[in-house]
Amino acid sequence: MTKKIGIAIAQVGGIGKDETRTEVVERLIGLLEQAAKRQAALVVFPELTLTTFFPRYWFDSETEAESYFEASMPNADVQPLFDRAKELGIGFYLGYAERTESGQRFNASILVDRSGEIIGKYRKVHLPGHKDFVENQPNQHLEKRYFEVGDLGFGVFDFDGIKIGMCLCNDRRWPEVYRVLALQGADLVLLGYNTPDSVPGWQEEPHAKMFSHLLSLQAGAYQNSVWVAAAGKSGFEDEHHLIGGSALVAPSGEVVAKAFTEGDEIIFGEVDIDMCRMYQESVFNFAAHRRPEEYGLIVSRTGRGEPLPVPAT
Ligand code: ING
Repeated sequence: MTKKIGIAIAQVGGIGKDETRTEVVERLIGLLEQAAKRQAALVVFPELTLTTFFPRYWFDSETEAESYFEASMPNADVQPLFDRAKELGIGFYLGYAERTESGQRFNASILVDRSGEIIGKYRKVHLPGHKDFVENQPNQHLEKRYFEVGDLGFGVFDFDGIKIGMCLCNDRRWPEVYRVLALQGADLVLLGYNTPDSVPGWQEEPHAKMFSHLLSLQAGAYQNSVWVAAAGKSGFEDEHHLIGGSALVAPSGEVVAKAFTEGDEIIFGEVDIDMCRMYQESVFNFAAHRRPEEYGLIVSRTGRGEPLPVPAT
């Protein structure tokens, strides 16, 4: 029996530094309503969807940094989103800055089912950027300063009988992420992202930034026979630009839906999970074709090193 699910990807245009969570949540509910009109079962929101992309700023005061984090999830600010989603019977993926009771800080995402329950959580593992202030830059990229490395691994969760994995932004550039999720049976990977034009140390031309973003999604989808749904926080946040390009990618690696604008925009796709099976049972039949005994370096070595000795023939 074909398993299909309507996926809405909610690209969110820039969120200003002074925009309140109430104002942001109203925008997210507007996108949720649009998704409901398309009979979506699930909406994907971006990474750090409740505030501006604050890792671009250096804060001298801890208090100001703290103001960007959620001390609980849900909370009074986001409850209206949870309530409306439940009324509409729509699940969602939401990225946000998490502060735990013990004071740990993570770049996190949750998966909420159609009855409004949180059924999955993820904390970002690949933190890009830097920890200390970098001089002479139009903006910082201080994820290594504001967040700890995620400690929940890469989880796969059951949503309406579909195995869904989550990741966040820079994670999408690392092939290991999709592979670990696919090895757990994921058929659909959801991710949110904020990709600034300027990241200290990363200078690419605009077209190349969009190319590497889409390439990462398409490679991850094709090489692991999964659908990938990516929602960007896009456009201008104050004077800082983030790329758009929210997209839905099929297990064939083809982009089947892509955002046209850099603003609030819903893109929609009818995801046919059975499409994964053809690839999973042929070219990427992991059990039949993978040779983990030859892949040891992928886990044992972190950075680039010397060639391994090749057995004499
Ligand atoms: N943003 C960027 C991303 O991976 C980045 C950071 C881009 C780092 C390009 C290096 C090169 O899309 C987040 N939030 O990870």
